[in-house]
This record gives sequence, C-alpha cells and structure tokens, in this order.
Amino acid sequence: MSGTVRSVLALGSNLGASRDTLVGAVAELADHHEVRLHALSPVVRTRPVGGPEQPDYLNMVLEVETSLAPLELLAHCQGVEEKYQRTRSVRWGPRTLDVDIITYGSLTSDDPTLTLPHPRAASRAFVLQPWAWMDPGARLDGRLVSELAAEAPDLLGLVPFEED
Ligand code: A4P
Ligand code: MG
Repeated sequence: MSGTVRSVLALGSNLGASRDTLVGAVAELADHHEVRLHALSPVVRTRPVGGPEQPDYLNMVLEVETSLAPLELLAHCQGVEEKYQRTRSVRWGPRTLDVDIITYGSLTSDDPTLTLPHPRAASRAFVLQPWAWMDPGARLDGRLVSELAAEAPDLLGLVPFEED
C-alpha cells in the first residue's frame, strides 16, 4: 500500500450475538487489500446514549492503516454493516452493527455524508474510553482523548466487557 493514512473506526452493537458480531466485523474490515489493522481496543459494555429504551451496547474501536480514500473507506464500512443485516429504521435505535469513522488522518470535513472527525465522538465515552485504552497518547480536537473520556457524561455507565 502506498500513501497510507491512519484512521480510527468505532464499532457498536446491541442486537443479536454482539460479541461475535464485533469479532466478525473486525475481521471483515481488515479483509481488504487496502486496509491493514494497526491496533484494537478492549471491548466495553455501555449504557445506551440517546434513542429509545434499548439494550446495553458492546463497543470498541480500532485503528487501521489504509490507502482507501475517505468515501471509499466509508463504503467499505457500510458494506460490513450490511453483512450484519443492519437496518436503519430508528435514529440512535438498536442495531446489530454500527461502524463509524471517527478520524481519517487529520482530515476535517463538514460534509453530512462523511463528517470528520465524527461530530459526536468528542463527547461519548463509549468511543473515547476504549480509544484511550488502545492509544493513551491519542488526541482529538487538540485534546487528549483520555481527558475527553473523563469528562464524558456516559463514562459512569461503561464497564470492561467480560464473557458470561
Ligand atoms: N456519516 C457522516 N459522518 C460519518 C462518519 N464520520 N462515520 C453519515 C460514519 N457515517 C457518517 O449514519 C447516518 C449517516 O451518517 C450515514 O449515511 C453516513 O453517510 P447511520 O450509521 O446510518 O445512522 P446512525 O448510526 O443511527 O446515526 P448516527 O447519527 O451516526 O448515530 P451515532 O451518532 O453513530 O449514534 N450508545 C452506546 N452506548 N453505544 C453506541 O454505539 N450508538 C449510537 C449511534 C447511539 N447511542 C449509542 C451508540
Ligand atoms: Mg453510524
């Protein structure tokens, strides 16, 4: 791969066999000749933020190195969501798999099709805390991700995931 960029992706699932879905999704995301897996966070169990009454989520983040252009990476992520029969009925509603692009190098964009960095990431512990565990020096909007996580309102509802 030439001309690669590091990108942080966030995964979430709260329907079906969420743990297996996350493991499968990581494998599918990395199964592309222009994507290389660089780092993985631990899996966390989180209280739902926003949306209707719904089950807890499993969340994690990963960092990839890619030569895909931003919209190509988004299409790849959406292709993986579709493999898990993601349906988009209710905004912030329950889902088998959500894959969001949190950052793409240092690119910023306010395009609604692909907003970068992800507009809600800086206030969500379910993204920030696993990211800080994966990469303690990571920064977002010039701030340490670990500090942003400590300030996020949903941090108290987050616990490391343990198998039943
Ligand atoms: N889009 C724009 N920017 C991006 C980006 N950086 N990454 C567009 C990915 N997609 C981006 O997304 C809607 C549109 O956003 C896409 O067509 C894409 O072009 P979607 O995945 O279809 O819809 P969504 O995920 O329901 O909406 P949204 O607004 O992305 O939801 P969020 O903000 O991702 O929140 N609570 C816990 N504990 N854990 C969770 O994982 N997730 C959500 C979803 C809410 N509450 C949660 C969790
Ligand atoms: Mg999404």
